[in-house]
Amino acid sequence: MQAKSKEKSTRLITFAVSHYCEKARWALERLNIPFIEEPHVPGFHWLFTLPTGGKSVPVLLTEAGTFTNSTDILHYLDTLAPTSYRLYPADPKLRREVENLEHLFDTVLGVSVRLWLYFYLLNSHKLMRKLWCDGVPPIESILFPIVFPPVRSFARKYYNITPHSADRSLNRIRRLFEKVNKLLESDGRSYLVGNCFSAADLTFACLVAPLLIPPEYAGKTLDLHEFPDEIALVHHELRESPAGAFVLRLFREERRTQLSLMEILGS
Ligand SMILES: N[C@@H](CCC(=O)N[C@@H](CS)C(=O)NCC(=O)O)C(=O)O
Repeated sequence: MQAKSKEKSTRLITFAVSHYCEKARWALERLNIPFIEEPHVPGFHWLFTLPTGGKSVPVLLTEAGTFTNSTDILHYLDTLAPTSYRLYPADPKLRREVENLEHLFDTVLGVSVRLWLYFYLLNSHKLMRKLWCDGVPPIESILFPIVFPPVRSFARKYYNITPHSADRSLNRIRRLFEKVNKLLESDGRSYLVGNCFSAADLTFACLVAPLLIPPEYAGKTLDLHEFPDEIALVHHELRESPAGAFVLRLFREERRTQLSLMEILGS
């Protein structure tokens, strides 16, 4: 977990495992903004998010204000970024394309990946402990064995996790991969929109990362051998597609790219 520079007041409330939180983490680290990450076990997070006016994670608390979803966080961070680090293009048409893709990935891809993975993983107390308790306050970790059974039942209802919705989610993931394969192969482009890395690329990469497990992913994940076979099979299938290779490349080339001190001073 990233916990940087205690004296800075920027705080990011997260689930260690959440791919939406990786969107915020990546955008913050890209701009070299020091922040303290505060991961919680699902359920306990409401003690921290509800008082901010939000509900889900990530929530970003800064001196400039509080941002209660990943897209608002990216929009806010873009106002601090020098031109070459902006995630939203200045050109209105390109910006609309980026925002449409980000919305599609947020509302379909992220939701489907979470639902499909939880369909298998929620069965295992041991794996969920690894995924949910990383870096959380000790009291949440101590209470985990007691709260896990009711939180698991609640999560299945809250996210509507059933065999039918799991099948539908995997189909949706595959269809979105086909869409991205086509986009990438239509003209051999390096990024989803225009010639630069944008919020569309970052969002696509983050929201499939729990399934593809790029080594640079900073959210909590498992080793491939720990996953049930159903997940390992889809992991290989998606990694071998052009869209999967694209995600691995984005993590390799862009996840550690950071604004340098020279660029901060020059902006
Ligand atoms: N649209 C939100 C979605 C975030 C989201 O779904 N977060 C999940 C974790 S992956 C969550 O906090 N679930 C518990 C809740 O809704 O309170 C965003 O982009 O930030």
